[in-house]
Amino acid sequence: MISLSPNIQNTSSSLWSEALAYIPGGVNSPVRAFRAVGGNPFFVQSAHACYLRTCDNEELIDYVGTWGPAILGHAPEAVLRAVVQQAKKGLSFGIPHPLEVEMAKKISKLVPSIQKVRMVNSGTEATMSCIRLARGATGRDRIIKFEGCYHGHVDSLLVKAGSGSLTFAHPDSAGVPAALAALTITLPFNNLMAVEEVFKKNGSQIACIILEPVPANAGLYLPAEGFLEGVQALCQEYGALLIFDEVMSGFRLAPGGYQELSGIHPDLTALGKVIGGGLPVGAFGGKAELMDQLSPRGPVYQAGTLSGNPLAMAAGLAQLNEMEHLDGWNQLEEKGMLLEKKILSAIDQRPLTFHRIGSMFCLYFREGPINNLDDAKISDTKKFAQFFHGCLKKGLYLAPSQFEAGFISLAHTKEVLEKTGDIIIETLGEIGY
Ligand code: HOZ
Repeated sequence: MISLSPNIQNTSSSLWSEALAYIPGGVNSPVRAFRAVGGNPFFVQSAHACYLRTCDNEELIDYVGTWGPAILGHAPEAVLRAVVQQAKKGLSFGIPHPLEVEMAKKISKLVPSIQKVRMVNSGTEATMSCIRLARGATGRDRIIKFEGCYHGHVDSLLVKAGSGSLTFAHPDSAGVPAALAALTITLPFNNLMAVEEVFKKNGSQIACIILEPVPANAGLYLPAEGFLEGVQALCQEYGALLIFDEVMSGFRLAPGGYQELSGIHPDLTALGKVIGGGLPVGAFGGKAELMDQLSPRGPVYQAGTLSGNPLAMAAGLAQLNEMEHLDGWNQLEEKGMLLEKKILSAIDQRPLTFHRIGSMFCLYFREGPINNLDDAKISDTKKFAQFFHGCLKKGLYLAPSQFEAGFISLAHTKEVLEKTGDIIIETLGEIGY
């Protein structure tokens, strides 16, 4: 039996010393290291509903939600039941099984642009596979991405990237061959003229544009009116494919992601997070004709031993079914509105900007407007760090970087959201706002 009760050997600080000795930087993903806010990360022994329990036996209200997947809250009954039931039948088959078909049908029913979908194990795999498919299908090598958008740690996409690579000032990673990075053109988000210029000069060489329709890896900002429509029209004019990275927005902003809300249907979509229900999952899909260019039908190779893993399929399906059953997306919108109202009334006239769409949000420490990476970068990250620690001391856990979004789940009750607003207001007061 594993004991969950904390003891002196298993406090966050003792675990951190050991982690530093055996894991690079002490973490398995850089943003967890608290480098952007100072101090050391806490360790978690369990998570339930909207709470984390640390190894120091403290309870925290969690707005990271394992970086998005915990849309129902942590360890929801329906998902646990499905995972346990499936585990008893086998953990991995490496050969087709019924849940893969059920998941593929579900995704193509919910996401407007997807007729066929392939499962992978992470968002990184999903975007990497989209890029390869786009290059294979068009016979072109160059791609366009936007500054501050983060699409996982894919070589071609770690160029002026957001999230941890932005937080730690490595938007262009060491180890990415210069010749490969040279094929990636980066442009400012929300600047349609810049996209047009690139197409005019290099239109016949561009395989695709990849973007987060709602960029959420440099904080959170929204597409300007007409921007995504304009990008799509240019792609169509020049024969390039449009890829939406809906790893975070997919199944969160609406059952069919931001493409359902906006009515803009990309050629390919990268997905992840919510369809894994907390287990490691990604997926990518699009029109049947395009997806059929993948091996074994087509010449574009893509594979994965654990892809479509039965436990992950069971968890994701249970999570999506529960969201549908509970009318989860409308509930999330109401919760988001409640938090927004409270925060907006408190930050009025102060040099702060609050952005929210559905259950995703970000508080920037600068006045608006914020429409792209350059705008986001001017945020006062020192103030953010003070704010982060002030909230944490009061039991509120926000993402440990200005350049990440917050996630509300169905488990965040009205009372918890009110309390969150109070803590935020009190902390802002303490740090001089
Ligand atoms: N912003 C990242 C996900 N889109 C955070 C997760 C990570 O890098 O570990």
